[in-house]
Amino acid sequence: MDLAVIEALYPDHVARQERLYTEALREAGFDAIVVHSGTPQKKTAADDQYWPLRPTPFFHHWVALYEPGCFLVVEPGTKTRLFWPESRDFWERPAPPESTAFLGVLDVRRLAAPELPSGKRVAWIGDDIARAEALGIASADRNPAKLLAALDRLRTTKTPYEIACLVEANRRAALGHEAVRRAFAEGDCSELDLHLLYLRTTRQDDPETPYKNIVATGRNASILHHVSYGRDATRAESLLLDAGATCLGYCSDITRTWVKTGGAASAAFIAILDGMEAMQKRLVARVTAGAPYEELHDESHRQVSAILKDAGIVRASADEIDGKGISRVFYPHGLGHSLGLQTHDVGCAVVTPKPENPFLRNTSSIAEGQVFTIEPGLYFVDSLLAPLRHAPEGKLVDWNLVEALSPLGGIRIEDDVLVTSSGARNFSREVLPLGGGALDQA
Ligand SMILES: [Mn+2]
Repeated sequence: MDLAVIEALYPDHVARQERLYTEALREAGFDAIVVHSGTPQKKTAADDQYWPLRPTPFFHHWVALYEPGCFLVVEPGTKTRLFWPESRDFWERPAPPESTAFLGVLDVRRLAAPELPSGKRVAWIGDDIARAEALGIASADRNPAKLLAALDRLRTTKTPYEIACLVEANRRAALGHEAVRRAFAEGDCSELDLHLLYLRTTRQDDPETPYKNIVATGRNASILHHVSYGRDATRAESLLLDAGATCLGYCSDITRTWVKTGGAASAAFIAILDGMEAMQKRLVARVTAGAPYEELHDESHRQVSAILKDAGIVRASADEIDGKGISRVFYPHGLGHSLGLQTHDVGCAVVTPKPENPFLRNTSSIAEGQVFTIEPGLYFVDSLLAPLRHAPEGKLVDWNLVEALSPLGGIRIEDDVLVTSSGARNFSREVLPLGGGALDQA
C-alpha cells in the first residue's frame, strides 16, 4: 500500500485520540498527560551496550517515532505537543522516521525538555521514573493504574489509520513468507538461512521485527517459540514459520506450516494439516461481534479433538477427547490474542480464563473494530506427551502413530483478523491465501 494512503488517514486518528484522551483524563481527574517515548535500557550493568528502544506503546499510539527522550503532551483544548529533541550524539544517529505525517498534525517542538502546563494536575506515562521526578510529577500521578487501564482499552478498537497500517504489515510479512516457503521447497537450507532470507525479503533488521521470528523445521516445530535456529542444512520434511512485519509500529503475526511430500509419515501429516487448515477457516468464519472469544477457543478444542479422532491418533469420540482434556496435550496454547502496536496487544485479557485455558490471552467479548489472531495448533511435544503415556487416558492413544508423526513436529496456522459488522475481515488471507499444506517439490 502506498504510504500516502495511510498518511491521509492519520489526522482523523489523532483527532479521535484527542477526543478519547480528553474523556479518559477527565474521568481520572487529570488536566493533562505527558507520555515519554522511553530511555534506552542497558543490557547489563557490567557493559555499555543497550537494547534497541521499544517506544512506550502509549506514545506509539500517537506517533510512529522510534526515538528515546521524546515527550508527548496532551492537554484537552490545545493542539497535542510533541517534544522531539534534535540528536547531538556523534556515536549514533536515529534512522529517519518512515512517515513524517505527524509534522503537519501535531505541534512539534525540537526541544529536549517538555514544557508542562503550570498549575495543573499532569499525569505521567513512562518507565523512566527519574525523568518524571525531575519534571516534578507527584508519585501518585506517575503511571496511575486506572488511567492506564482506560487508555489500554482505547487500543482494542482500531481506527481506519490503524487498520491500514495492519493491512500493510500483513502485506510486508507475506513477501517474507512466500520467499521462505519457496526456498524450503526448493532445497536444503538451514533454519538460520531461512530466518535471514525472511529478514532480507521483508527489509527488516532482527530487532525491528514485531517478535523474534519462529523458524522451525521438523521436530523443532513442536517447540512453540523455537528461536535457536539450526545452523546446518536441514533434511526435515516440515516447516513452521511464525513471522511478522511492522508498518508505522503496527504488527502482523502470521504462521504457516508446510510439508514436503514423499516422506514416511508425510501422507498422514498432510491429512492432519488439511484438517487444521479447513478448521482454522471455519473458526474465522465464526467470528461474530457479541460472542465471547473464549467460546471460540473452546470450539477450537472440540474441532482439534475431532481431527485427533479422524487421524486415528486418539481412539475415542471427539467429545471424550475434549472432555478428558486430551486435546490440551496436543494443543496447549490459546486460540489467539489481540494485535496492534504490540504482538500480544493489550485490552483483551479482561478476565482470567477458565482453569482449563490457562494460556488464553483473549477473554474479551468480541467487538467490532477489534483485531486479533486466530491460531489453532496441533503438536507432538515430548514433555507434554510423557505424562499422558502413563495416565489412564494414554490407553486411547496410538503411540506408534505419535512416534511416526513426531519428527514432523507440529502445525500452527495463524491469521490476523478484524471484526466487522458482518463477521471478520482476514488481513492475512488477502495476501497469503493458503494457511499451509503439501509443497510441490522442484
Ligand atoms: Mn500470535
